[in-house]
Amino acid sequence: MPRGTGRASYSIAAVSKLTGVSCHALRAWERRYGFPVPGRSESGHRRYSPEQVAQLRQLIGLVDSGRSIGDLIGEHQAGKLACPDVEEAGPDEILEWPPVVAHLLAGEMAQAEAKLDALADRLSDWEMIERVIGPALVDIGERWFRGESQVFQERPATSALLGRLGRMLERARLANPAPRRTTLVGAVQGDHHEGGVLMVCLALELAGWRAIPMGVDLPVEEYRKAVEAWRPDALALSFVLSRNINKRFLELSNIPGVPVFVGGRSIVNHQGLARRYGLIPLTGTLRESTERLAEEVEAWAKPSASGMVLA
Ligand code: B12
Repeated sequence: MPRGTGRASYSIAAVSKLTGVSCHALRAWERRYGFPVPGRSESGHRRYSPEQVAQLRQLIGLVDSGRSIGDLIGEHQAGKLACPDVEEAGPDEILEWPPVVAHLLAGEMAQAEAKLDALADRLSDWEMIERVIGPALVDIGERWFRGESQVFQERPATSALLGRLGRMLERARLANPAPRRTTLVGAVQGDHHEGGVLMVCLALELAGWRAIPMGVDLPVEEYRKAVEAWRPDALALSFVLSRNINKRFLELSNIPGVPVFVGGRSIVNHQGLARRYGLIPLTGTLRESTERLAEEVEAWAKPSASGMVLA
């Protein structure tokens, strides 16, 4: 079994998550500029080093300040940019989330929890979501998908991380006794993925909203009834899968009186369709999506009292 260490190598999806650069752009830069050129796993998949991740983050920071990526890569290759020190410039997760995954996949649950506790002491809840739990869940899924781990490893590992998210959500809720607005969050019939739902709930609670987790695999008709009975300020649904997406969007478009937000990995390719049904697609980072959701709900200009019991 692959064991994570400080010299861990990262899959293209993990690098994309850590740097915000899409997998497509990473491959294009490699072809076009010769950077970053990853190593390869035995099965031929790209594997990036922590140094490459730190370098990419450095370059992205400079792009954000208005420079072109081509020029910056050129400068980096010419040795004109100071090399970031991985220990210093690299965030904690570069060195620390792979060991969490390795413990989980080895069935060493107590060690994994201890590692997560130590990280939680240093990192904010947002950092835990974005830099530790999110990438760890994705990495676990990918390893299983590539045949590098088995279902008996993936299942308890995922469940430990979802349990952790649930506990974080509980604490965030206690720390948010007077929420401004209320959102129902869930996944529709046929979609059993809970991770995105829990993360959206946590993000909303951290932003001072009340998020009511409706669970997963729930028929749209139940969401309609909940909206009618509780009059929330928003409905936010996670679409990991795109199965029957037309049908679900049509059903959702018939829920009156509430802005309906759709997010999750399947929405990236169905934003236009969502808009055609009057739904509001949310893509980008969780933080951006949460901010956008709040702005859109304010734009709906509903009176702040939602009529819901916010206990
Ligand atoms: C755990 C898991 C499962 C578990 C779920 C258990 C549970 N209780 O949740 C089980 C075993 C049930 C499962 C089953 C399946 N799964 Co699965 N699963 C995963 C896995 C490993 C992790 C999911 C997760 O928690 N990710 C972390 C979360 C946080 O990421 P996320 O869901 O993408 O959410 C992020 C954003 O999208 C966003 N977001 C999500 N929702 C929303 C909503 C709003 C409003 C907003 C603003 C943002 C937002 O927030 C999150 C943070 O950025 C992924 C692998 C992966 N790479 O993610 C595969 C994965 C999601 N599964 C996949 C598949 C194909 C399946 C199955 C069809 C497999 C099969 N053939 O049986 C079934 C379908 C079951 C069903 N009907 O739903 C695919 C999806 C392919 C796709 N659509 O691109 C993935 C990507 C694996 C893969 N590489 O193929 N799965």
